[in-house]
Amino acid sequence: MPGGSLIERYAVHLPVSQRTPRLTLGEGATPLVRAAALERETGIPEVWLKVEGQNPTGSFKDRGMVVAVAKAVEAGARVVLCASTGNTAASAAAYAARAGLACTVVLPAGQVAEGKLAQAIAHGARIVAVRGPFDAALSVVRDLASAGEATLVNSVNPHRIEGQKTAAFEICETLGDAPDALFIPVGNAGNITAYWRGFVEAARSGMARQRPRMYGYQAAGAAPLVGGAPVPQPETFATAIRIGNPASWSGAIAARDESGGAIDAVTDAEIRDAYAFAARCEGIFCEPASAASIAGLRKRARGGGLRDVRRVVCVLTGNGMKDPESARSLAGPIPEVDATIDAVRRALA
Ligand code: AN7
Repeated sequence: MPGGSLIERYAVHLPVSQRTPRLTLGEGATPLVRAAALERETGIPEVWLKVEGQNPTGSFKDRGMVVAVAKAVEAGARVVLCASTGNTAASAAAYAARAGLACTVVLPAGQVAEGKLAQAIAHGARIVAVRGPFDAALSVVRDLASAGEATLVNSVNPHRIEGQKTAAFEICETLGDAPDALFIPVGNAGNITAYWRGFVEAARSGMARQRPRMYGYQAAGAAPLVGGAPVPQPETFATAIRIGNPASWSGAIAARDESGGAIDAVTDAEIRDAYAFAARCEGIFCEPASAASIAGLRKRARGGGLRDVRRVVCVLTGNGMKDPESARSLAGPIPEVDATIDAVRRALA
């Protein structure tokens, strides 16, 4: 089995044929890491972190993007198009470059982390920023795509969801079964939809005996699925999930209800605290939005809602290095001193 290519590894579970190009940047097969500090804090016997920031462009988006772009090439497309809070843009730009396609990305102005923007620029995407939240950008690209201008590679493209469900397969393979519960950040809700599909298919095909309860977490200032109505002006420090009207709304609700789970909100303070905790106590640097899953686990464990649970997985969707400004805000100014042992000792004291 070729290890580096997600399409090869999971071909029988994906909408691909012999004619689909075997596009790859080495996506998938990400680490599942045991989280001892979270186990101590929550009292849950097994807590695992699925470190999706180890994908080629630093987020889970690569799993779906490799399938969406390969299918676009197969269909004869020349240009791919997406709206993005940043990670979809970085992934689309990289896979388009790899496949020899042009890429256009539409971003919410002023709300994309520096590293993600740098990636889209480096990979040669054409970039436009629009005034308004992600939802406004998505609405524009949907119109452009229906006007026939390009192939849309947001998660409304079904190939994205198909590719992303492979993360659930990997978790079942590594643990020998699905966990009792899965914790996952929710923005546009494509990923929770994809994981649930993956776990359902894993149970059906004998890869797993059980299906997990699905616990999705939105940021409190951008929690339409919790409030039950779109949020016109979403606000959160976790810019990746600053989304007010998720495209996969019904997929998220189905995942919640069919699995007996929940979708809840965590505050920016809770997200920030979980973000620092993962980096400082587990040694894993994820981006702020990703830490919503850990914040959710901590909140639910505190509330006593996980007493019957033995093994959980938190999905860490993106790499912390994408958002240096958020990391920088965790500490004050760095002292600058003369290059002498005394001056450095004094600065450390
Ligand atoms: C790190 O890149 O929507 O619920 O345009 O970047 O499937 O949307 C990113 C979303 C979680 C939420 N964690 O996933 C985009 C975009 C990170 C993310 C999510 C995103 P979905």
